[in-house]
This record gives sequence, structure tokens and C-alpha cells, in this order.
Amino acid sequence: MKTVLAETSRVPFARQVEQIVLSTPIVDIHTHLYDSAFQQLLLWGIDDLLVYHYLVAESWRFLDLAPDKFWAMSKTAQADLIWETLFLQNSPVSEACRGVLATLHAFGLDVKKRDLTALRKWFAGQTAAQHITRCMELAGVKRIYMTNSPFDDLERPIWEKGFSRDDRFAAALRIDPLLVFWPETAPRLARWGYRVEAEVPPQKTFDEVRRFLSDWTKKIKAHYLMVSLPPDFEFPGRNMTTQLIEKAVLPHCREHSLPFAVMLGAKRAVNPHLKLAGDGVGLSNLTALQNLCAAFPENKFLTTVLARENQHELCVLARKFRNLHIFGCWWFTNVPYLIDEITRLRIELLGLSFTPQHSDARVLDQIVYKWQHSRRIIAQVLVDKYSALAQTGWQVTRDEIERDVHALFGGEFDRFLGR
Ligand code: RAT
Ligand code: ZN
Repeated sequence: MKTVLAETSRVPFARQVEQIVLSTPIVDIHTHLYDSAFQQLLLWGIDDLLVYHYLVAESWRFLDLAPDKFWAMSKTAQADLIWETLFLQNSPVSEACRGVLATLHAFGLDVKKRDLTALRKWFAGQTAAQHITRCMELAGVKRIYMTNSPFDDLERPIWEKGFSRDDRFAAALRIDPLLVFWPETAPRLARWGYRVEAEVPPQKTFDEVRRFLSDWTKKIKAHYLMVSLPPDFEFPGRNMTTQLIEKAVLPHCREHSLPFAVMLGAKRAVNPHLKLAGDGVGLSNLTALQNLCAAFPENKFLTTVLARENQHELCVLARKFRNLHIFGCWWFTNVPYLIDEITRLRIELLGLSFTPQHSDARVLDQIVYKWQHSRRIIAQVLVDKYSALAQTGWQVTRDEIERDVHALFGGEFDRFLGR
């Protein structure tokens, strides 16, 4: 990939495009961040940056340590080990390592000193509230979508108790345990007062699941529902996942006019010793998504796929179904090489009717680097596309560039949601 500067000299308006892309406020439509009311659930600071599961997976390749030993270590000791392994004993050239340094640099910290103690000292002087504002300003993010799970024992009580909402944080209802682990989840729903026991007739069970979804949608003011499904997901089908989707989730989404976000292709626990870092990727059968979009035109689907090899078919599907909005370069595809490729592919097939990126940040500070890196690539792709138009004599105005970038950074998503 060529650098932005080399490219910007090619067309007169390149700098203007770059300036607009770098400064337009963003709606980050999928993260694992939380409103500060969730206290320790909101991760931030140098140690959380270093123990990010992307870095755990990378350090694992160099370490000679039993998994149990690593997981028994304190967070600080794990962070020390990852710093030593990935930053000092090797050059930190991977995207996740570079991201830590880019973030520290954006905070004005001197990374060349390689002084982890000094970095920890700086973070110890910050408060969560200040840091949220600093990171959002530096990243240019105006709204953050959380991933909210009623099945999380730390998160659920905070919603149940209630708190005053920070309107920069919007909620999305995550329902993986319901759809993927029904046998374990049904008894929990029953304990919470929903009649889903084995002896209850199936239709009543689906109605009770709808009542559960409705209660939580209202409680958290969810803007969409969300699940991540494995590569072997099929639709239609007779298993409980497909039945719950068809008879509870989709009717609920129709009733409340909410999209259903379907993230496809994560192979969970490929190496269970690595915990969160142990998931992999597999090719999905997008016929399942095609069948959903075709059979339920009144439902809206938000989709991202993890496999590079699924990206082209996903774009073609989005050309066929306007109830499908595609988003983000997810997880293993959130690397510059693939963001560039996937963004070009989407623009060439869909114009501007998609959301090119979400951060998936698990640590607040990460929005700084993830958006900085993605913005630069998106700017470059737009410069190339506008220059190709210029060769036909078509000229885009500043207002039009602003309109287009606004669409990519949340405008199209909001339109799809009907907000
Ligand atoms: O990108 C990630 O951090 C993954 O671990 C997952 O959280 C994934 O984004 C998901 O939402 O399932
Ligand atoms: Zn995620």
C-alpha cells in the first residue's frame, strides 16, 4: 500500500478529502466498551492495552509457559511479560502491537523511552471519566455502541439497579447464550421468571423468549440485537438456534423495528487454553444469510463476516437485499492490508451504502489507534475513487465529500436503523 502523502499529491483535492475524513465525527457501531457506570467492566489503560487478547495470542507463539501458569499471573505480570516478549525481545510490527504505540503516541507519551513504569505512572494519574472524553476526542468518535449481555453476571445487576445514562453510549442487546447455548440458558431464563421449561409447549416457550427480549430491549433501550454465529450456521433448519431466530428473535425485531446483527465466521475455542484469544475463523455458508434476507423482507439484518473469502459474496448479497447492511472489517480482518482491500471492494460494488468500519475495541484507548488507522485507509480509497471520477470530468464539491464521509461514518447506519 502506498503512503497517504505519496498519493495525496496525485489530485488537487486529495488533501481536502483527507482532512474531511480525518475530522468527521464517527459513530462506532460495535465495541465492547461500557458507559463508566459499569465501572470495572470498562477497560482502559496500559495494562489492559497490553493484555488485549489479540496480543495474548501473538505473545503465546514466543512463550514457553504452561497456559495455567499464564492465567494464574496477575494482570500486571501478564502485561510485563507481553511487553518484554512483543515489544522488547521482538520489534512490535504487528497491527495490534503498533496500535498500542500509536495510541500512546497520540496521548503525547514518548514511546522511544520504552519505559513501562513511566507509562503506568501516567495512566495512574487519569480518571475514567476524563479518559473517556480524551479518547473519544482523539478518535473523533461521537457515539459508542456497547455490547450488552443480560447473561453477564457482572453486567446484569447494573442494569437491574439502574443508573443515569451517558448519552454518548448506546446499547445493543447481545444474545449469543440464548441462541447458541439454549440447554444451558433455558434454566437461567426459567429462574428469572420466564416459562421455558421442557414441559411448556414450544409456542409458549418462544412467546416467553420474546417477552424476555422485550423486557431487556426496553430496559437497556437497545438499538439492535446481535449474535455471533459459527461458520457452520445454516438457515432454515430444525435446530433450536434456527427455531429461536425464526419464532422469537425475528418477530421481536419486527415488532420493535430493530435490526438483527449477525456476525458470521468465528470458530470459537479453536485452542481453548487461550481463552478469549483462542477463537479462530472459518468460511461461512452465506446462503443462510441470503435465506434470512429473502424470507424476512420486513426484518433488517446488519452483517459482518470474519473470513476474507466471504467478503465478495457478502457485497453481492447486499446488492440483492436492501434489508441487509454490511459493516466493519471485523477482528482478524481489521488489519491495514485487508481494510484497504475490503473497503475498495465494497465501494466498487455498493457505492456508499455500507459502514466501512467499527472498532470492536475492548479497551477504551484502542478507539484512538483503530480509528486513526482506518481513517487513513478510507481517506486513501476515497481519494482514488474521486480521482477516477475526475478523469471523466465529474467534480465532487466539498459539501458532497462531507456528505459522503458522513454517510460512511454513521449516517448510512442511522438511516438503516431509521433513526
Ligand atoms: O474482536 C474481538 O474482540 C472478538 O473477541 C469478539 O469480541 C468479537 O468481536 C465478537 O463480538 O464476538
Ligand atoms: Zn465484538
